[in-house]
Order: sequence, then C-alpha cells, then structure tokens
Amino acid sequence: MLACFATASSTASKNDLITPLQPRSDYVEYGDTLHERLDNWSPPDIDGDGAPDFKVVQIAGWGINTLSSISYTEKSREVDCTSVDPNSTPQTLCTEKYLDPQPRFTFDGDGTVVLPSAVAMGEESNDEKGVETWYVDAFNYGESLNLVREHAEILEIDELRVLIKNQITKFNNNIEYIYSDPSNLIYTKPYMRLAIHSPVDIEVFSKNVDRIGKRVLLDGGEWYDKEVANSYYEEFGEGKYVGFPVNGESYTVNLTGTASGTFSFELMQEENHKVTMEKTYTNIPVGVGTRATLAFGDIQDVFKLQIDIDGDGVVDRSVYPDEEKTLVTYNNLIDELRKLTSPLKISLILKANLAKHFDEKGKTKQADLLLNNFAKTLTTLSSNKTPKKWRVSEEDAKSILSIVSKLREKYEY
Ligand SMILES: [Ca+2]
Ligand SMILES: [Ca+2]
Repeated sequence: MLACFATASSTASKNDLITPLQPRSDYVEYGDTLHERLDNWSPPDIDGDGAPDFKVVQIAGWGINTLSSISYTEKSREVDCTSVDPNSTPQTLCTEKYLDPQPRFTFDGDGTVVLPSAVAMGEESNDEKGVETWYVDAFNYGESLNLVREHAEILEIDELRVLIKNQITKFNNNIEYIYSDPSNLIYTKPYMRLAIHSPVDIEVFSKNVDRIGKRVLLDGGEWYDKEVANSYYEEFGEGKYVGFPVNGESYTVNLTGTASGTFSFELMQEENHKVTMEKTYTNIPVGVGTRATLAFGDIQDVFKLQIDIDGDGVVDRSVYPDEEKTLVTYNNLIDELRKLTSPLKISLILKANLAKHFDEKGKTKQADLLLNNFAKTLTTLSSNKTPKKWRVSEEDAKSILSIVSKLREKYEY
C-alpha cells in the first residue's frame, strides 16, 4: 500500500478525495524501509538452537465492513448553468461532469484493519516460524448478540478473552466464533449497500426502529448511529454510505434535502460476495426540507422513492430507478389494457393511444393531462360503485396505475 502525504505547498484538506497530492519521496522511502524490516522479521532465536524462543499469536477480526479501496469513476449531474459558466442564464440546467470517489468495503476486516494486514505474518499458523494465527468472527457474533464489536472493542468479545487465557494456561478447546482456518469465515445472507450524493442526509430504520445514520450532538460533534448489528455509516467527500444485512426484514430509508440541486442515489445488494441487484436514481431535484422515503424488504420489492418536495408531509411524486424508467413504454401500458376483461377497456385503450400520440409529437403537457384523466377513470372503474361486469379488479388497476405513474415521471422535470 502506498501512503500519500501532502506536499508543504498543498492546501487540500484531509477530506478532499479529489485533488491529487504529490507523495513526499522521503516518506515513501521511509515506508518502504519499514515494511521491508517488518516483512523479514521473525521471532528471535536467542539461544541459537534453531527454534524461536517465544511464540507470536496473530488475532484478526473479521466480518465488520472495512474500507479496502476507493475507486474513481467519471459521472455527470445536472447543475444550475451559472455554476458552470457565470454568463449563462440562471435557473437553467446544465450537465456537469465530476469525479465520483466510491469507497469499497470488505467483510475481510475488523472495521479498521483489513485481513491481509492483520495476518501479515502468514494466513495460517506456522510452527516453524513460531507464529499462530486466529480469526474472530465478529459478524456472526454481532448478529447473534445484536451489537457491533469493531477494531477498538474487539477485546470486549468474551470468546476472544478465553482464547488469550487459553494461550497463557496452554489449555486447548474449541471456542465459538474463534477459528484458526479462515475458510470458516462466511456470510451468505443478502447485504444491502446504499450510496447517496449530496445535498441530502440519509438515515435508515429497521422494522424495530433501530437507526443507522448521522446524529449531531448537543456540543456540535457528530456521532454515527449503527444500531443494526453489522451495519455501517460512513461519509467520504460528497458521498454518504450505508450498509446493513437484509435478513428478510423490512427497512425504511429517509432522505432529507439540505440544499437545492439534484441528488443521485444508488442501492446495491450482495449475496455470497456477489452483486445480485443494483438500482440507481439519478438527477432527482431536491430543495432544503425535501423529504423522500423508500421502504423495502427484499429484492422483489418495487423500489418506489416517494418524494415530498416541500416537506409538508404529503407525498408529491414517486420516482422509480433509472433502469425501470427506460423499460416502461406506452406499448407496455396498451398490452396490459388489452388483457382486461371489462368491456370498458376500449375507452382506456383509446386514451392511452392518444396520450402515446401526444408523447411522440413532443406534446408532453397534453400527454401528462391525458394520463392524469386516464388514472382517474381507471380508479373509478375499479371502485365498488362500478357494476361488477364493467369493473376492473383492484389488482389490475394497481399494476396499470404503477405503469402510468412511471410514464408520467418523465413529464415532471
Ligand atoms: Ca531457540
Ligand atoms: Ca408535499
């Protein structure tokens, strides 16, 4: 690993992940020399009998999300044109390219130290070198006791203290959560990672109202709530990052606007160390006090972000992930309508076709008004007041209305 240090002339702050810094060559050399010494170190053989005179025990914590790297990708966002070019018309939107530093988290760590560093003297116990290696499964420990034991708190794990006692008393027995073979370290349940880019605050609540998010303390300091076992909350540059095990539980994500602009929001679900689902919401307009909520339980859920633009408690619009927006077309709507059994579907198909025609001609306002009228008609048709032979089932109406709201979404900008 290469450590970077600012040159004396650099003014970049430690939170600035964008400005490249010039590494100081003397520090790099110092690091190289130190690492070479550490790599070649082995427990000394004082009496010269060829065997080391004391034993080294390495203990590594595993299962706590640990920052392992930062990857940089070019992204674009919509901003007020005046921030790109001061001479342009205010309150028009321009596309700005920016560098997005995405932190990568790994379960192979204790929240601070990644596994390869913790077991740098060898991944397995090595009698010849006098090195013994043990792994503490802080993930499953945390899950069963519903608490978080990170790097600094690792000695709070009772089982680990038993291991240390056994080392001193030379007593051997199997201890729960403690392994000498790293292949025992596994998690197979779905894990969710969220990333959001300013100007938005994010907090997540579990069904039991356990919170993950930032809290500002009375003295102005900050505290990160991680009340869900094996969850994390981190901030890097402009981004805020949250992770938690899904475990079939339902979660609510609350977003609160802190300035006006647009934000992007990404969800990623992993299972067995593989990404099984990704959803992205880009360029969502936001203002101070705008609130957005997303409720979900598992992969099958519809990822509808409900937005209360003015923060008055009434949802003003719904936003679907980018992938779903592009998938929904007027033809999908018409196909669904054709499947209905109600003879009144003819009038719905006519309206849908007319709205499609307006859409193709770029008359988005007319298309939007017509879809609004369509939605009202459909709601009436699905109500109990409509005679049964003409009625559209509540279930059909719900799925058609969700297509309509996805189609209308693009007219709201
Ligand atoms: Ca010796
Ligand atoms: Ca509202």
